[in-house]
Amino acid sequence: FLSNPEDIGVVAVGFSGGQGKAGVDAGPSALIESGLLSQIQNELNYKLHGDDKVNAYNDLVPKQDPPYRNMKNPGTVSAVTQRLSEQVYSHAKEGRMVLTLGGDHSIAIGTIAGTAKAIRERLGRETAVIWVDAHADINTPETSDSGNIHGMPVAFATGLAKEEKPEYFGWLKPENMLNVNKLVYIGLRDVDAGEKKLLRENGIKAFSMFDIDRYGIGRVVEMALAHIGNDTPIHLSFDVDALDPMWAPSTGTPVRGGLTLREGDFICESVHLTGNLVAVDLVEVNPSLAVDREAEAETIRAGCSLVRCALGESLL
Ligand code: 4U7
Ligand code: MN
Ligand code: MN
Ligand code: MN
Repeated sequence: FLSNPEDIGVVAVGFSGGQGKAGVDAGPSALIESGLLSQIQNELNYKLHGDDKVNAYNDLVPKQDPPYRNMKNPGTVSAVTQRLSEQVYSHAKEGRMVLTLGGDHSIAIGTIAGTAKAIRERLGRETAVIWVDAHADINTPETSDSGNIHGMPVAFATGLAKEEKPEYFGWLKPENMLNVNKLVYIGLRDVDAGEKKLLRENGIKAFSMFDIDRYGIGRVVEMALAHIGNDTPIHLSFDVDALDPMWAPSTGTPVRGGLTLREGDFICESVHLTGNLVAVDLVEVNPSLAVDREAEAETIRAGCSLVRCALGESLL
């Protein structure tokens, strides 16, 4: 194992500033209240570090935060992800697996920055990212139509989006960065034209829903893991909207034709089995968007299941 198999650092990020819909900041508390952390402790036998308090980061929100290069809430998202990167770094530096509960997907700017730096220092290795999502989240500020930063985290993490100003992600340094050839996507089905161009021009490996239908989830995961290479540290960033809305309706940007819950769990189980997992993000659970309590509960149950599978539930 590339992190201590029994130690886990948990960071709960109650943040919604990377997109426009209220409620995704309540994702972590919903996951925790449904028992996720006690399952991790009592059933999966991890020693938990950090606490179950949800970080709101209110002290970091600037009084005024006008758009910059077309980005909405740029100063807020930059400050929050910078702080988060330090939290994730300090866990990963100690050899703990890091679990981050979101929150919208902009927070992956911080989580990847934190793991990439810690793993470089601790193991002298580059971190690979498996990005499971309906979307590619690789818009630059200039290619984005929405201006929502949750559609841009991969561009910042890889340096495809560059910015000098420290208050607008200029705090990202080479040691925080992800190499584009260590990135692989699974589950894509709603990719913007500008994003397709970026994926093509940078030779980024992506398995869409078409590939999953063609090859089956087993071979897709095999090919994804082969692409990043043996004993490469893996950061799994899982957007719950990768799942079909049948399993995860309560999310901000649902797209039909997605993964079954079993396919999602299988990805997580397979990544766990490599022994190379160093960090997991579970993001975009928005309890308030469900049509009823059952749809809300279904989404939270799915999120918990994905996390437990990534932490090795199926091996017990
Ligand atoms: B998520 C979108 F235009 N591409 O940039 C954008 F379709 O983290 C959606 O994957 C982004 O949920 C979705 O706004 C971000 C849009
Ligand atoms: Mn998505
Ligand atoms: Mn996403
Ligand atoms: Mn979404």
